[in-house]
Amino acid sequence: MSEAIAYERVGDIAVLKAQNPPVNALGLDVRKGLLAGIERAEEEGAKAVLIYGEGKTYFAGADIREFGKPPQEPYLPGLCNRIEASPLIVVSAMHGTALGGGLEVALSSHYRIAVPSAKMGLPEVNLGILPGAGGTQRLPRLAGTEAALEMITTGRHFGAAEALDKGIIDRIEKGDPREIGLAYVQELLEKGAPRRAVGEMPAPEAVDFDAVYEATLKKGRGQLSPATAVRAVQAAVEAESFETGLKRERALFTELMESDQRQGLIHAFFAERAVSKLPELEGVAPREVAAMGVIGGGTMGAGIATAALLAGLQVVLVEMTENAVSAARGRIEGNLQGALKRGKITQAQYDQLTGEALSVVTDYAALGQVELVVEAVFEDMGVKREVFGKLDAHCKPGAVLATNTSYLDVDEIAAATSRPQDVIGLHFFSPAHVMKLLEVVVAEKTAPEVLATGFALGKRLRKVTVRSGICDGFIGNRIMNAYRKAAEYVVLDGASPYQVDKVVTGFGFPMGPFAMGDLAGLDINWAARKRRAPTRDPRERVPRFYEMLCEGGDFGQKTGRGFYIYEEGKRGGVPNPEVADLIAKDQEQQGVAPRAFSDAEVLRRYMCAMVNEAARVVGEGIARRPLDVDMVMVFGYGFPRYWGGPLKWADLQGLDGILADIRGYAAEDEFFWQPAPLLEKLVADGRTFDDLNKSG
Ligand code: T1G
Repeated sequence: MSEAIAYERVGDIAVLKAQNPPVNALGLDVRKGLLAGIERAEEEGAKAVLIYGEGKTYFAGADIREFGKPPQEPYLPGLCNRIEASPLIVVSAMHGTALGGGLEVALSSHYRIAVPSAKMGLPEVNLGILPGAGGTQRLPRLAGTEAALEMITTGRHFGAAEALDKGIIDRIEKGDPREIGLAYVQELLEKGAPRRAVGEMPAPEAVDFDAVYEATLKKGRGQLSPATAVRAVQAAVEAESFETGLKRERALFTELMESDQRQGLIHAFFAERAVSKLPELEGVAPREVAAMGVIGGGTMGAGIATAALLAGLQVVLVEMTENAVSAARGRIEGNLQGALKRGKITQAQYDQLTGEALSVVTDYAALGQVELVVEAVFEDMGVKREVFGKLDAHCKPGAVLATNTSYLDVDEIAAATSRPQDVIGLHFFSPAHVMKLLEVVVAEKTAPEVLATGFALGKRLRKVTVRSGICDGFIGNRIMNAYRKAAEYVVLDGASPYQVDKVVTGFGFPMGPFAMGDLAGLDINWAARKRRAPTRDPRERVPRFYEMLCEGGDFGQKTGRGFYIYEEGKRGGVPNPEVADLIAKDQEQQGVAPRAFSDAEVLRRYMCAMVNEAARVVGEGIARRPLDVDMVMVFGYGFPRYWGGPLKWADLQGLDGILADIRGYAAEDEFFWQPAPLLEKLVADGRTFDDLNKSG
């Protein structure tokens, strides 16, 4: 018998217990054990089989680590069919998370019971594949086509109550999965309940599959798996038999399994978990944080305060004037109203969070009891240093003092205090209660437990938390500056900003760089340019059309005009016709003869600039590994998750081709297109960024 499945007889019932921590993934040993268990139960003359999981969950799915390796028998689809075909009554008792292949095993069982807290789902599309062990054929037979399509194309988790309501499970019972499972099987045997195979149920009802397919494709911004899953569900309705439907599912599954997008999404799955595993944090305990201070109640500060409140922290926000206090409170209340409307919190929670959990004041003395403060004031070194001096005076010893700066030197900020070991950068992304990324910036003197506290806070706020070293812009903004420059250069050389934005959204980003500039406020970037101008290398090409637009008072969405014109009440903007004139003027002044760019070239330059700067950021040790960069770009900058991040994308494209293109572009601008030494080295060694991830 396999060690991953324990076999036990309780009277007429054969009990199969999965014991494959941490999540009872359906790896080879588990599959072998299930098959052997079913066969043995039949041979021994048992009347029924109970399947459940030991530890924190029923099966959480196929073993993702086996993807991309040669599959080994017994395969999951065949195993599910074998379970369903058993003449014995097979019952699954679920707790924890019954996901993917796990739920498919349950759907192949004849009856399903779950504890009230159990979560289920077919999340395969989020890994770039589709349910491949009968899930697309069996779920619609139980839940109906429409509900199954929604569940499979979103991959969302749903609770036991919803599963019961939709006919996916038969019963909910409080208790231990083994106990409730055994009692249920006993009851079924006593009343002579029949074997009940989902695969033998009638095909579900038809819907307009072409329309659903198109809508799903559009929603996925180029992601193939959800739309492909629609076709698999269609087969459940249209195939002449259950078996032909399964074959169609298998063919579509295999197609996706071989896709680059599957590789990108699996990379993202593991990278998302790997970012917070730092060797330097091993054995280091974070400091306890129950109350948090926030300095500044603008959009960013209010967002940070909202995130902290939603995570159950006490928040003290400090603003400068009474007017600013009420504006900050208004912003936080507005954010929480949104959470209330979306059903994330109840009215009672809203009252508590905006009442006793939150104080907004003008006096730094109120920060005496907080364990951590995040400063989110105006991006100016003088202002920041003044704030940190005050924090040093008012915060208790051992409090973590964090800055939310996007660009400024955290060492210099730390030097404004008498306790630089307690100072760290916590770079949130706006809106901070929504965006999933947190960059934790380690300064020269930051103590290890302060870093650990930053990561613990990130986890508590449910952020993807990535370590960054100090440089201008840290990981994300530094890379963004590079690809934004590449975008401006192609525009100076003849492409239009609208072509660039279209190409970039066509790649899968939610927005292009010029629409993004409008959204963020062009003045912010303008200020950063002015700040950098004195130290700029004379060899750097400097497009001026951006500044010309700002000089005319057009700052983007906030003024109603930027690269686009925004009409009141309308989402999105239309191209601003004056922009073309500004660009033409810039070209004339700089003696540039504009030329046409193909969409492919625009994209290639944009991506090459991104990859090159990302390689530099890794090479300089600002990011620890390529995967850290990948997660920053996916969670903070809208890089399509299905490509895994810019460096995974680069691996998939081939690093030699990217380097060759960069060298080609260097012929016209040697300064900007200097190849990153790490990229050159990887190509010379015939290695990939992912090889670096694996070597730590
Ligand atoms: N395979 C291998 N390892 C897995 C795994 C899996 N399916 N799920 C989790 N792990 C590892 C994870 O990497 C981590 O490892 C540890 O378990 C704890 O996870 C045919 C083909 C179950 C909700 O997509 O959503 O079935 O980092 O930190 O927050 O149709 O993990 O500790 O070394 O995330 O409590 C479908 C994926 C597969 C579920 C638990 N199943 N997992 O969350 O812990 S495709 C999924 C999750 C499939 C069939 C197809 C979550 C979780 P380490 P964790 P958690």
